[in-house]
Amino acid sequence: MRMSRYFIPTLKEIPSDAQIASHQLMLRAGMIKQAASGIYSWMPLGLRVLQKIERIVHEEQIRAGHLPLLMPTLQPAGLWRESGRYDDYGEEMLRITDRHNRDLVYGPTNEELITDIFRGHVHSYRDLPLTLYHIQWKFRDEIRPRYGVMRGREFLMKDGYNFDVDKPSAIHSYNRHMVSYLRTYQRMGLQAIPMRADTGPIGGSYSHEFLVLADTGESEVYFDSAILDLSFEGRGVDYDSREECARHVDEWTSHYARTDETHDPETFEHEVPASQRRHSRGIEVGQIFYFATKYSAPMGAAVANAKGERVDVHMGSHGIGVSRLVGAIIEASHDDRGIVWPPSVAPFQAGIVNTASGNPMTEAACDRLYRELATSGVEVLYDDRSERAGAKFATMELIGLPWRITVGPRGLKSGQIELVDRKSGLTESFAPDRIAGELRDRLSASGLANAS
Ligand code: P5A
Repeated sequence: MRMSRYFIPTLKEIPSDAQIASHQLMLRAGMIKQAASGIYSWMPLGLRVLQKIERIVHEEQIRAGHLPLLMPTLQPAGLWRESGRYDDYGEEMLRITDRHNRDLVYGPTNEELITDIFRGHVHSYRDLPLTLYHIQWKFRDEIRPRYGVMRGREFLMKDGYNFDVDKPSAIHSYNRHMVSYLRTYQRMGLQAIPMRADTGPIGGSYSHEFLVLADTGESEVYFDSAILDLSFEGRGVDYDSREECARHVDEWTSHYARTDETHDPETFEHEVPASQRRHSRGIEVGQIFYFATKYSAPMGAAVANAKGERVDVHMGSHGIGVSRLVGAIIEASHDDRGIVWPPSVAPFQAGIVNTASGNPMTEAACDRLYRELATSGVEVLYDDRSERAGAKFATMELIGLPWRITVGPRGLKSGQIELVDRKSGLTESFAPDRIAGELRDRLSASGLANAS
């Protein structure tokens, strides 16, 4: 992409209500624009990141055996009356009346709608287990939308729903979700800690939230630092194996980790050695629930079991804050010059900066490099604008692409082009005919790019 043809509506003046780094950086980098309180348009650069996150979520869900579908944003209110949540959900739910005087809601979550799909079509235990999910916009009329996309009113969520014949099968679904979520966050460069949680308006008896540590997080968290040593790096998972999934979950939940809602100071002190006790803040990037027959019983979602008896299905629901993750990743990865994208979610892998616009030699070198990278499948943003070099560097640092290639007249004369690592600042110089290959080697080392 050539910057001269791209649309990055950067902001110089940051609105005073943007209090945290991720909100300020997303506005400054032209990733989002507020349409109304807690409601945002996603500009091209922001959308690229959002879509990268969506893709990772899809890949990990499909790997776990979960099936994508797409439900609408608007739902008939009648389903919510059946479950009993129409009144319970309160003022956070946006209620709409259509021209025929029919009541609709803009979905804050989809337990009712998915249960309605299920009960219409599935009647036997032979069709189970079944887990369906989608990535769709939600609306919650939050009393205090804030921190940009972190606590929006309209926000993108991945929400999945499992249907199982009995509790042990539903717990396996719960465990599969926990493992797939931990892998998902890890692929985005985040360490998310599962913490025992309250269930709130979703309900049920068993729930974990996934928290990313950040000073600006809205939740207070208490945990054993030993959990920070756990990782799925380089480990495969057999999602069909109940034992294996349960083992992973035991490993991740055996250390004390709670939010202030479930924190118990006595247990914390008793279970965790003083040197490993941590108290900090975190951002909730997901939550999983097992709620047994809370929706299936009132809504009549039952199947025949192996003995031919009709049993209400056991369900759970599982959510990832897809749009919130964009903010959470920035909170976890930025410096005083701008965003530092983990390569897996970066909007482009590399930026090319011509330090001397109008110079035929540097322009020709940049054009050649841009074409070579773009045709070999590297996502590259070429700053071909006639700006000063300093302004171009500042933009590249602000938008945080993992690699910057700097082409200047002095370097070219001595046969050198610079490759700069955004994260470490390390700068290396290579001959013009080697630079594309060197970049591709680094991208394939981080598991990315079409390195051929
Ligand atoms: C699980 C999926 C649910 O709604 N029903 C379907 C269950 N869970 S939840 O915890 O309420 O939400 C799931 C995740 O969505 C993100 N989230 C938000 N993101 C941005 N702005 C908001 N206002 C907002 N509310 C929830 C969180 O990451 C949450 O974990």
